[in-house]
Amino acid sequence: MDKTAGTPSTSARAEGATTARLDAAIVRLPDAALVHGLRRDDRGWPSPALALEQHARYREALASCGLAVTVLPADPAHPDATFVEDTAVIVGGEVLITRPGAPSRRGEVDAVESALRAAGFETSAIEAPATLDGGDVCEADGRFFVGISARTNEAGANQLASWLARRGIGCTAIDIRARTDILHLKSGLAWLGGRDLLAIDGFPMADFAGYSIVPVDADEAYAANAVCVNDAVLVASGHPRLQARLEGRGYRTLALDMSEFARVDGGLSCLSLRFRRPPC
Ligand code: CIR
Repeated sequence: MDKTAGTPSTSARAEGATTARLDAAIVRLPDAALVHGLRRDDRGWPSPALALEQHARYREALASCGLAVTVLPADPAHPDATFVEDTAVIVGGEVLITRPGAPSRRGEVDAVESALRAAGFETSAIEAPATLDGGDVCEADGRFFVGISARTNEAGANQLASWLARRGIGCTAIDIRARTDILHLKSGLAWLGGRDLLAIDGFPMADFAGYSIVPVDADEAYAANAVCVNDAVLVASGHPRLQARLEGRGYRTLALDMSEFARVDGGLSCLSLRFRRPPC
């Protein structure tokens, strides 16, 4: 893994910033077992009915951005299975199946791998004892950041970095183990396309040299887990300053109520795997 140095800048959306157009996504319906989902704090139990409703709006938002959405059935055996992003990392036409850090989540990967293979992807997998959660993997304009966290261990970050290196792609590790405010790297960091990153405070900014940072206020930190989908940015509703900041910088935003997923530490990005389908 490489390290970079320098001072990131803060600016409006880069003119002409381009990002490969996404055309598909995989999601998984939340099961009533979501009430048994892993969570770090007690913020009340999620309502399965409301979660289903919010998931439907989420799927509509993805579809409105031009994605064909594959919906996997709910999995009562895995309360956190709706958070599909944690199970795979997709780069071009290839997929690295993860080995989630939480043992209760390891069985989630099989259904997602089958769906990705059906979509035409080649897959390989993280090997024990390494662990990697997709929520710790942030692609950003041809390179990656990986969080070393309570879920992703150093071996997992190293396996990801080696897998990317074999494809000529750089990867920078960011150690978030001392942070108590975020579960995954992408709980506090999102790529907005081009060289723009959305970030909460407290990251080693030298790692983001060459990127423009859109800051997220501490009291709106949950919304840092935004998702750029083609010409729109999906953002959790109830965070008006961040939404206005993004709009002011030229982003079209779609606000979505995430209240029930937030109760079990879930955010917008974790609810889907977004990709460009490989050619047949
Ligand atoms: C968990 O703790 O694993 C789930 N309750 C939430 C996972 C959220 N995933 C993500 O941010 N990528």
